[in-house]
Amino acid sequence: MKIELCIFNLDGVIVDTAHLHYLTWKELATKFDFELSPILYEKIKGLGRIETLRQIMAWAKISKDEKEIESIAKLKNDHYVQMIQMLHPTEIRPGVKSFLSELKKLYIKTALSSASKNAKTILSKLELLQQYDTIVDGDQIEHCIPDPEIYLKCSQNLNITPSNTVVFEDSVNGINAAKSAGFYTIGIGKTGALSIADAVIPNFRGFNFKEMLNLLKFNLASTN
Ligand code: GL1
Repeated sequence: MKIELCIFNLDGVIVDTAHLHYLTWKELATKFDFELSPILYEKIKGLGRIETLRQIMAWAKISKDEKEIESIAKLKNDHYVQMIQMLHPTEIRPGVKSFLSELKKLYIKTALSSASKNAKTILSKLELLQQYDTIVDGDQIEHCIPDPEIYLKCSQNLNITPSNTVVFEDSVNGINAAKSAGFYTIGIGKTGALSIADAVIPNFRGFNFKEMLNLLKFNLASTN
């Protein structure tokens, strides 16, 4: 196993913004008289803005024309953008920065992948904008996950194949998308649904490159 690139998802991996997305979607859903439970949200976690809204509307059995969909999505985004104004570098999840520095020292490339169109704003608030070798966000992709385009763009930008790349993701949708294109995957969070990944860690606290390789080798050997 030769790992040359690590791709990091943003919301819920680098910073806890996945929760802010959930809260703002949940509030929006109440306008459709629909209760968006955390369990249901897991099914749409990581999808793009319009795709997420369409799914919530389908569950709520609401139909709107394209113009209305755009303006409802804007409402949700305006609320979310207000919430992320207060983000600060101290909110980077524990262990993320030291793992990134270790990768740099080892000449392992790093990428940031996020379906969010607010990714660059968040990275700038966290002072992480200059920390990745490439960034692919929601403005640069045509197909959102479950299509693996976002990860493939990261690896193509750096000329590294999926079989030499690890993707860190907190959503089942993201893990499935990355796996479908042949990337190694590490879930960030609780096991359970994330167990489809090659390995799962709760967060990056104390995590390092050697542990990553050992985890992947051990888990892959026991599934083969
Ligand atoms: C979009 C969705 C969010 C989330 C992110 C990806 O973000 O709205 O629910 O799935 O993509 O993490 P945004 O609205 O910021 O473009």
